[in-house]
Amino acid sequence: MAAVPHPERFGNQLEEYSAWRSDLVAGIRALQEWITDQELSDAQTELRIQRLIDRLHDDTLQVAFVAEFSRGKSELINAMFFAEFGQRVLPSSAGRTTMCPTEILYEAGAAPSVRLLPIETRKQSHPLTEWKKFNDEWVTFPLDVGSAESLAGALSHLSETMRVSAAEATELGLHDADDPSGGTVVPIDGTVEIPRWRHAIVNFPHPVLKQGLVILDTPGLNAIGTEPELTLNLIPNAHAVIFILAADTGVTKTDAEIWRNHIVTSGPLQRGRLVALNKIDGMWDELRSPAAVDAEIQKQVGTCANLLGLPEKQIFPVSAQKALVAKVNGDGALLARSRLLMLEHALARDLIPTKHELVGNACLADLKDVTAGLMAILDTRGRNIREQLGELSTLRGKNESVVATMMDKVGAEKEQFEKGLQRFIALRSVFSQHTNDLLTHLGVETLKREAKRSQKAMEDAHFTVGLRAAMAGFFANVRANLSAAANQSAEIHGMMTAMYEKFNKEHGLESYKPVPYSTLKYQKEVDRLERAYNVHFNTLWNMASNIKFALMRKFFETVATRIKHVYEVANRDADNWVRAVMAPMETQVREHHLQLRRRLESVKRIHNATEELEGRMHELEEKKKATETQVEQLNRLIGRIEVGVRTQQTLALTRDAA
Ligand SMILES: Nc1nc2c(ncn2[C@@H]2O[C@H](COP(=O)(O)OP(=O)(O)O)[C@@H](O)[C@H]2O)c(=O)[nH]1
Ligand SMILES: [Mg+2]
Repeated sequence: MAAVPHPERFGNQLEEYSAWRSDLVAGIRALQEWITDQELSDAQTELRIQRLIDRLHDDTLQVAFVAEFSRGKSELINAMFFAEFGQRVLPSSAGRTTMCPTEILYEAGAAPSVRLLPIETRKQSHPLTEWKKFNDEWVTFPLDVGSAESLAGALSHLSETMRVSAAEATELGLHDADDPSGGTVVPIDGTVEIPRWRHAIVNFPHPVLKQGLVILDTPGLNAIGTEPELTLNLIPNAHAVIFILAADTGVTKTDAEIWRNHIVTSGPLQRGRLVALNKIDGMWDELRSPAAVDAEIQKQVGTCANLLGLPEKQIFPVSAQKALVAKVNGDGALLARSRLLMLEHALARDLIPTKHELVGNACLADLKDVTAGLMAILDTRGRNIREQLGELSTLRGKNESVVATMMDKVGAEKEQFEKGLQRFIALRSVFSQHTNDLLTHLGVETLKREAKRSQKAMEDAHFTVGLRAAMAGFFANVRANLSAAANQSAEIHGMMTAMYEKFNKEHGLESYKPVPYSTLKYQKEVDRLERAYNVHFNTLWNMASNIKFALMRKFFETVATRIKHVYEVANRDADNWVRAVMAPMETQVREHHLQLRRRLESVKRIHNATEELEGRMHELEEKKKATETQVEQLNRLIGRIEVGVRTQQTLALTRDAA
């Protein structure tokens, strides 16, 4: 490996990704402007395009560092991302330092700060996501990024603890009197040491964070197990999780527990899940040859791989500490020896192509859907013009009676279409009935009722069977709602498809196949939550009874909040979907009606004065050209976006293969 100081491969690739995303936004913006310029826009299209842009702006890459305490998580974060500060940014020392889960991110527009949520908030039932909405519940310390001491000072709050009575610690769900060995802390004089803060958010104006990287530093097993938000949401939903072992401790019982319960909760290791074997510098030995040392490290890797059930190549031996020193001092040889770049590279390789694919494909799918409606309008318009031109050219040199017949024909066509409109209006009212039903199935009110009922059932149950039944009932209800929504949307889809076909056949409107609404991704998220809940249910059930009910309640609340979020997203998506399904039909009907009126008018005018004919034909020729140009421009704008997405995906894939 080349001995280059600060190569920051991960940073470079992230920068590339972020540039790609800006490009994508620029392409969509150009399309947006063009649509407005051409007066093709309607409120629905505008809203959807704006949402697409907003979503790209908010796109983040979440990387979680998960391990038992003292494995070197904080040091690894320092070495990977913050070496240019020339010192440790996150506190890292022997013993427990990071006491609370810490998100490090960049919030544009807000001053750099450390925000801390007091641990006492655990006494209330609200899950962490709810607390995040209330700024004034957090204690905020400003961050002076320019000064190393001030930075270290503000971040040292992350390590704060306090002593409370054992009873209070139990109430907070942090101490299990019947099982002192399992607790984070051992009581001395009846008091227990607990973390002062429940969660921290560090807003830090750092280049990689500005590009959308969010780093999650976690404390050890105890804190992970007692904060449901970590277990059920932050860790499983992170785009990458780095699990850290230390060479001096090997795979301990608690390491294995974290691995099993928090990293590989379902099936084999997913993409974006990496294992680092840290502190290999402890095995460096000047008295032995480098080859002998390497063999020793490889042996250790082999043991870990075996215990975790992984291929050896998925474990990255590193020395976070030496890597940090090497980057700070610009020591290329030491950096190579620390092997950090291999981990950084693997992270980029795992994370970035997947992100490209996910974001790019989702974006293209949405865009296609929005522009298909526009295309249909332009097509209808173009065809109407061509028809009119054809009609008018047959009138050339014809006498008045031919023109009169033509007028009758167009008049009859308009009348027939207006009858069709009655049907359309009737359809609209059935449609809105179905739509209401659909949105009710996915309504948060429905869910709240279910959650209350299940909560009550859980409180009344004192045996595993009862608790399990209450929980299973809750998930079954949620699933039933989702499947009712799926059926309802299938009905709407069928109805609209039939209507589009009918209008196509009877009035020559452009045929348009609405995309179906799928509840699959919500079903999957609900399944995932149920699986996660079941895994933790067993762990919690084995705890002593005075703490387990409190923790189970917390877990349930977090599950219910997550599912509420799923409902909210599903509801919003459904709402967008019904609008998107109806909008092209409405626009086409309006457009077609307008064209029929115009046709009738122009034939009338020609009937009154034959010299109108050439002028009208000329006008139509111009319109025809304009519409053709619009189709061409729209295709070019979409093409540009598409090429941008695909090129980068190919690049990412080739890099992946290399
Ligand atoms: N020898 C050695 N010690 C390390 C390395 N990384 C971290 N440490 C030490 O391990 C201790 C715990 O590190 P820290 O980053 O606080 O661990 P965390 O609790 O997992 O965040 C500290 O004393 C670090 O200096 C390493 O690569 N080599
Ligand atoms: Mg730490």
